[in-house]
Amino acid sequence: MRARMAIAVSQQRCELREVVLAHKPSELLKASPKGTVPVLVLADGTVIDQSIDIMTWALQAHDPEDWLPRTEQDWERTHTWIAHNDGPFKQALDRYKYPHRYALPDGLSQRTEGAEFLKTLNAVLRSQAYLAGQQFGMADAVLAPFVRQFAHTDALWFAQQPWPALQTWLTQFEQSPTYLRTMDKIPAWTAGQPVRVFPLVDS
Ligand SMILES: N[C@@H](CCC(=O)N[C@@H](CS)C(=O)NCC(=O)O)C(=O)O
Repeated sequence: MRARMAIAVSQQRCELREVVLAHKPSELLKASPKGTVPVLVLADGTVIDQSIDIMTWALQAHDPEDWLPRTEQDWERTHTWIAHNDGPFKQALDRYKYPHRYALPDGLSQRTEGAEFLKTLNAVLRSQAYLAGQQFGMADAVLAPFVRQFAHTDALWFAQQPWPALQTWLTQFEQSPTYLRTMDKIPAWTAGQPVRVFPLVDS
């Protein structure tokens, strides 16, 4: 999601092959043997197989909404958010969402763990509209899809938490054109099928 959002915002266009993770095409594994998505293959054959690197590549090419952090300090701050999000928070989210996959009776202690991070985000969002500052930026695009998953695991519980700033930020994200245009369900690609172009140009 975050790589797609950055590609759309930066007005890059790419061929998009939607992958079903249970049936990874050999073309994916050939490009990137670690077998995670997203993977971007550039025209010169360079492979970028980390979503943050794809975002950075796209936004460095064109950043009309100023998503990239401006100062070194902003980069550091963004990387700190990302490290916590992609590390401990993602781990807690997976266990909260799918406790049985991890042989847990429930995901409640992981919910408590994740909630600590969300409390921190809420505190930041009380004094500024976005994690990136006064406007939506890379930090918001990176974290919001994960916060969204956490929120929707038990939407009633999330709505009951005393985090109005975070709740408003998430609702705004879910209603944003950038998010909505990356949400379109795309059928899985199989070898030999025509390739889709992303983002689709509005006719
Ligand atoms: N750090 C990587 C993580 C990528 C990742 O774990 N992607 C998941 C899907 S969102 C995946 O491909 N999992 C592989 C699998 O489930 O087999 C990134 O941000 O690109």
